[in-house]
Amino acid sequence: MKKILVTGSMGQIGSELVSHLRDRYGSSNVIASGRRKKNGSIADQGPFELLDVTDSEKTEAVVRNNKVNTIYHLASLLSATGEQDPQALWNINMNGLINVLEAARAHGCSVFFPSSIAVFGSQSPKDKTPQDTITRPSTIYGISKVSGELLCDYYHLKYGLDIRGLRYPGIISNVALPGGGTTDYAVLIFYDALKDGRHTCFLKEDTALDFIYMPDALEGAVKLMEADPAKLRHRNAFNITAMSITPKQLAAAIKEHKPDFTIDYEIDPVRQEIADSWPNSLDDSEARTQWGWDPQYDLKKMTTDMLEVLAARIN
Ligand code: AKB
Repeated sequence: MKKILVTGSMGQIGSELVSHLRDRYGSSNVIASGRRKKNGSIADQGPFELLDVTDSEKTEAVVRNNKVNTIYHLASLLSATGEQDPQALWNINMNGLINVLEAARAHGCSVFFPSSIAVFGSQSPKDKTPQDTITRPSTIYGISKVSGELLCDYYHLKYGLDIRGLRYPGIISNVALPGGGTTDYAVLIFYDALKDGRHTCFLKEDTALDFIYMPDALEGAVKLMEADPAKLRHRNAFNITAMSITPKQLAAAIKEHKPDFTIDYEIDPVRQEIADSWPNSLDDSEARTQWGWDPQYDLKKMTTDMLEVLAARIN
């Protein structure tokens, strides 16, 4: 039987992954955790532990006391926040990861580690960026994700731990807001479209980046964790994507539903520089062939769903 711990569960992915896992494996088998507890969240709907992953003893104790055998390790700072405080990012992303890997080693847990398109940098091929290519990022977030990928591979090779992971592109979702990322505009634009009919974007109109919709992000993580290991040549750090889009294209897709919607641009130089260093589009063929990555949402389908779900919630 699976006993799952989700770290960083109050964040954008965690808020939805916990419910997804509880539906699949049973509520009592999925322990949500985070540095803070948000009232009225998934923390109130099943087991929850207050956990700061930079605390190695507490991390090990939570795994031991709950007889955890699988960890989805989501606790992380994102790209834009990282540039404001690189040392804090390193502490949370790297010390947090090694504490989780050590707890996994002590108790024989499988681990899911979300990496990011941020592992790529200006020397990586820009279009259809391959699975195996140059990864020399220029952000501290990207550096922590490349180091994390290597560390996960090392724990697999050295200690035989079953560690798997995805390189997430921007994730568009409608439950918890993302915080401190470069791709956040693609979520905020929907809230603004419904509330004000207009959005001021912090990236240039022609900045192409990869995105996926949250249901595909969740299904991808679970599908990879359940995949037959004999078929995985990489295990860790799989490129995945569903759409490569620009702010202008996203605004046009929203306009099809809301003709009066307008967008203007006030460029944030820090986030623009980060976005410019990332790929325009990824090649995700290895994920498709090795474990069946098969996203269900493209730009049109995701936009229709986002507007419907958010409109119902906001009203
Ligand atoms: C960010 O923008 O920092 C994240 C990511 C792409 O990893 N959403």
